[in-house]
Amino acid sequence: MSETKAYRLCPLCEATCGLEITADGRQVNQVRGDKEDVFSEGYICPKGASIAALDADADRLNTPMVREGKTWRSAGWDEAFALIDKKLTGVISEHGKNAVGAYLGNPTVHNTSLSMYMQGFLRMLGTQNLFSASTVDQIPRQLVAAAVYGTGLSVSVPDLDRCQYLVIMGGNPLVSNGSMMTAPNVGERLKRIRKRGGKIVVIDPRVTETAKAADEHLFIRPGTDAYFLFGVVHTLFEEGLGDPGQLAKHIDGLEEVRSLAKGFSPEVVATRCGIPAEDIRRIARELAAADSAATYVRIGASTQEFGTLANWLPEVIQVLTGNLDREGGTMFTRAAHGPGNTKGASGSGRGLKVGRRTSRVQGRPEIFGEFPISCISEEIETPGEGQIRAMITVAGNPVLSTPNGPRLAKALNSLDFMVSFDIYLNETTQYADVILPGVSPLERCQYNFAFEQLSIRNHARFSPQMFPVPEGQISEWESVLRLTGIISGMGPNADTAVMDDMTIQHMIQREVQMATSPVHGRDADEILKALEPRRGPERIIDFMVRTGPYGDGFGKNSDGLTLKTLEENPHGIDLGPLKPRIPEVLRTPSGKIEIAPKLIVDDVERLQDRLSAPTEKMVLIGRRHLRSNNSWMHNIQPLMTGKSRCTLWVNPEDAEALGLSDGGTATIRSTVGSVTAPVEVTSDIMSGVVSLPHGWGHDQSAAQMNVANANAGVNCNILIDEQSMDIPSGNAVLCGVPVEISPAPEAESKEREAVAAK
Ligand SMILES: Nc1nc2c(c(=O)[nH]1)N[C@H]1C(S)=C(S)[C@@H](COP(=O)(O)OP(=O)(O)OC[C@H]3O[C@@H](n4cnc5c(=O)[nH]c(N)nc54)[C@H](O)[C@@H]3O)O[C@H]1N2
Ligand SMILES: Nc1nc2c(c(=O)[nH]1)N[C@H]1C(S)=C(S)[C@@H](COP(=O)(O)OP(=O)(O)OC[C@H]3O[C@@H](n4cnc5c(=O)[nH]c(N)nc54)[C@H](O)[C@@H]3O)O[C@H]1N2
Ligand code: SF4
Ligand SMILES: [Mo]
Repeated sequence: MSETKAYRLCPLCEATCGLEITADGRQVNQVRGDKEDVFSEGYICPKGASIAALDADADRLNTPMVREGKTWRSAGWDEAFALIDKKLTGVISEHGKNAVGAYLGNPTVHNTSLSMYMQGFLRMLGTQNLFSASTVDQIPRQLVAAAVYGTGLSVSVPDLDRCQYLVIMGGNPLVSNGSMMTAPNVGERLKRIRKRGGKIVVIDPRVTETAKAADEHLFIRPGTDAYFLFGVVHTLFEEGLGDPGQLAKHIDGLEEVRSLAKGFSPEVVATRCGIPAEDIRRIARELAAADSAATYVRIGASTQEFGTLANWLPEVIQVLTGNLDREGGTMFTRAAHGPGNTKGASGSGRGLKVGRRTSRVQGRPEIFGEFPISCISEEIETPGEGQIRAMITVAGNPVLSTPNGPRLAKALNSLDFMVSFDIYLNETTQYADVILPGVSPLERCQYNFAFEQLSIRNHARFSPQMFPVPEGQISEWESVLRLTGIISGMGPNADTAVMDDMTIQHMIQREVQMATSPVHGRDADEILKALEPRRGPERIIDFMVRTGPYGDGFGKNSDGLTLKTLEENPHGIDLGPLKPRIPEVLRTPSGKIEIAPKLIVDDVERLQDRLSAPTEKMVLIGRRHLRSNNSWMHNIQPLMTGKSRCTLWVNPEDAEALGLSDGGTATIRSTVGSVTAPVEVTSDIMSGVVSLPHGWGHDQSAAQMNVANANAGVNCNILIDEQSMDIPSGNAVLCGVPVEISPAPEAESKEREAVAAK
């Protein structure tokens, strides 16, 4: 067979690298970084390179799976949907829509086909019991973006390619490849900051890979970033270093922040965060003096006790030092598909609304339509009206990925019915009654709706499906439409072509009615015809790009972008460096940067109250590894070589005090559970802190993941109390969890015996 070459966007992480893939028929021969990609510069990491192994993984499901008691069997699609129709319709008609809960996992965002059609499904389902991985991750960041600037994706991203002073807190982009900041080849981009005379400061309880590539590293006590950041803000005010410059006329609430910062002088917060006052003052001065500066906070600063405040204060610093919306500071991307902050009247909008509903058991407010994942088990366990009796999980593995997984596993096991969209039978999907498999990432198209809007450069990239959907399988968007048909009362065999037409018609209708749209007042049928002969995700992407800020507006701007232009440019289209967007980008009700939103500043009192809290003796944090991706890539053999990665990192001083030795085994106990893990002694972790990675614990017998099962590791989320949340956002607290550690004598001696016997 002849060799074919395709270019496509890697769907595995937020860096969205361009890949060059060569294949012989259906067989992938080689995966390389696409050197001509306009954004990723040929970069590729080991995960991207192993996409061929994922594509070929024999454990990846290719037919629906139906559970009968403890055994599983393959089923046809019609049978699977007939069963879902019977069971799900039964639960809804007997108990109402809220009796069906849904959980969306991380890969949903990376899967264009799934995410696009899921929105319509969830609207139709109308349940209030919606959860996602966002509340073990970035909800605080999005809450701040929405409260301060008006929409959940109005995230200010570091203008990395022009930045001269970068503070990184709670992120390790050299390993994670960046998050809420799409910056492929981030290692090189960071190097260039230093090459051009800039400076990088990393503040982290670990000397991370990124810290090792930075100019300066400071240890911080987990969970205390808000104290450090307030110390910086205090200094900027006190020393008269703040100067918002041209932004001043667009800001509302800065005086309130000044008075809130009064109680957080560096001298007051130093003991709590573990960073000396003189360093806090110096960093404030350096931030103010730099030609341009960005303070970037990520997951370590989000999944903590004061996640919202720790994500808000960097915005204050950006505003106060005049580095917001400025070259080299933090800026707002303008993505081609027309995200919320390019739609509607420019410069103001509805802003953030939260708490339109509250969760049944704890009364937690919804944010962006979802409840904290920490509330999911109680909503399944607690009887009464609105109790969750059926669950739909979508590309998620919450049994491993969310706090107190064992409680959730038990709750899932008690459901009347569960459906999972997934590619594996794993720790979570083992509780499903039906698993609907997805296709290989090479069998679907890719356009990154979220990550295009979080990119450090404006661009537009699309990759078409590389291989056809295999005989006997169906695309995920079609599966979702069939499920939508079921909950709309159309039965298990709804015509997905008709439903797809309805989906796009609905979008066109809305757009032609929008006064600010380029197609305002146009005939909806004419627009629909112009999209011919496309169907499915491609038709929707074409529509969104054409009505987006660079689009052809269906004839209004003949040079503008269409999906065809993107297809003709397989390495992507560069739309230039980020440009200032204030005030146009704002969608707040006041039309201002609302720098002191009530929802957020109300939490400062809690921060104040905890200022003198006693320091925990030992706390737990997590870590990521370049060859891992949360819980689900441990079945890819080429990524699993080398020594075990699920180890407990302990500082040498602590190891000595606790009687632990490198290569030994420790028992880690928290208020909710205990696990045993091998010990690695390293001075890369601060004293008083231990680290255990997440996503492990593949020792569940029902799961069908041979490689992962053989490299099980332990689930760190067994140790994490799901009741512990950041108050304003409901985000789970995963960092800074109090633990007790002791040597595990029995296990250790067993291990030694095993080694001796070999
Ligand atoms: N302690 C601790 N816990 C954490 C974190 C932490 O730092 N510490 N990090 C948190 C973060 S940031 C996140 S995002 C969450 C992730 O939490 P989840 O999203 O719940 O978990 P993942 O491990 O990403 O599992 C993804 C699931 O999607 C499936 N999948 C992969 N690709 C596809 C596809 O194309 N289609 C379908 N249908 N399924 C697919 C996989 O088989 C797997 O079951 O974990 C969180 N958990
Ligand atoms: N290789 C790989 N890449 C990934 C993933 C993966 O699992 N593996 N997951 C993807 C996902 S879903 C996400 S959300 C992103 C996350 O991307 P990042 O945010 O870059 O995630 P981490 O690498 O976990 O870095 C978090 C850092 O926070 C530090 N930390 C912990 N607690 C605190 C604290 O209280 N304060 C401060 N200042 N720091 C703290 C940790 O030591 C760690 O260095 O990565 C994505 N990319
Ligand atoms: S960095 Fe992320 S997007 Fe790039 S190749 Fe690796 S996994 Fe794929
Ligand atoms: Mo994440």
